[in-house]
Amino acid sequence: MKKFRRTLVASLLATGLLAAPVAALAQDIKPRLIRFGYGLVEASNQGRAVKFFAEQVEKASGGKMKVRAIGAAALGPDTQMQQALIGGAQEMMVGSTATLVGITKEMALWDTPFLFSNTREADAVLDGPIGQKVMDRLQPAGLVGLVYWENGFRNLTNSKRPVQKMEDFDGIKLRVMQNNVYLESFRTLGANAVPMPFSELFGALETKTVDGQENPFNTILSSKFFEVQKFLSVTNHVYSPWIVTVSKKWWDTLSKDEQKVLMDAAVASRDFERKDTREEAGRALAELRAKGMQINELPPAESARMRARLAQVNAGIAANVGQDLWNETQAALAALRK
Ligand code: KDG
Repeated sequence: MKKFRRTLVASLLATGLLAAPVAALAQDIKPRLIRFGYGLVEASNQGRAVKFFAEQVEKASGGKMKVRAIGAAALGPDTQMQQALIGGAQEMMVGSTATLVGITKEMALWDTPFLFSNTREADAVLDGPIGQKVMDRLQPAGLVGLVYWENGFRNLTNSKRPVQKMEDFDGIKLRVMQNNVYLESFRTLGANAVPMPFSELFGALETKTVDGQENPFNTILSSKFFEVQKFLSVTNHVYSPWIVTVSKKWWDTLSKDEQKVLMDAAVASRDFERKDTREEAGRALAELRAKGMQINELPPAESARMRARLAQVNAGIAANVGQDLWNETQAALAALRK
């Protein structure tokens, strides 16, 4: 059928009965399909931002590029999607920078406990030269980083007790992301840290395979952790970025115009996602309390003890990501705090 259609178009062109531009329209213009995987549910800050990105791409490309948003880890956990992008079996994803450290060790910089004190610092460093430098380190591994989105400041939930002081971590079986800094950090605080993909977390909390986890308020809400977690302790122990990545194998087949469509949509989606996430986070604590969670804030003195204890992991991070990158980051933060 396609061959017949092409022959017909060619003969109509030859007779001048069909002008070239119209013929171009008559040709099969199959939209370029982009599979964009993510791990949270559709009704989450992550899902809303992927939907926004998809709308931006379709609009800017005049329908020539279509993004299929595939959520709830239907394409597998972050690490599996990362490999699918590297192999060219999937085009795009968004996930945690923390799960990328096995591919690009410099991503561990963003795991540093208490690195950012607020979102102003996070945006400035992530969207500036340091964030770009770390993102560029993905390319030799077969990934192209487009932008950072906001997962947010991470807080602790568990089913055993309120964590009011560092000693309360003792004996808590705590799920952490598959990342050595998180593992070492929570072991240093006295918890029994268990690395686990996000996609397995709700079930593990429900069956008490683990007692607790740590994530931003948004995720605690959208993943309904309040159904299986009684206690929420506000620690804000680390700012967690997400990163939108593209398969380099696929990216390199795109025209410059197509790459620009994706980059422009990614920047617009970053600004949308951060605004949406911050608005939701502002409401989330009240909503979680209304859902029955018992919420406590760590007293400043206890937060300071936690920060001092976690400083032990910083030397290892600096050695891992490179002392120059570490020093550059600390200098950038000092300048922002002047
Ligand atoms: O796909 C899930 C990831 O987006 C991950 O970042 C969620 O923060 C997360 C976690 O705790 O695994």
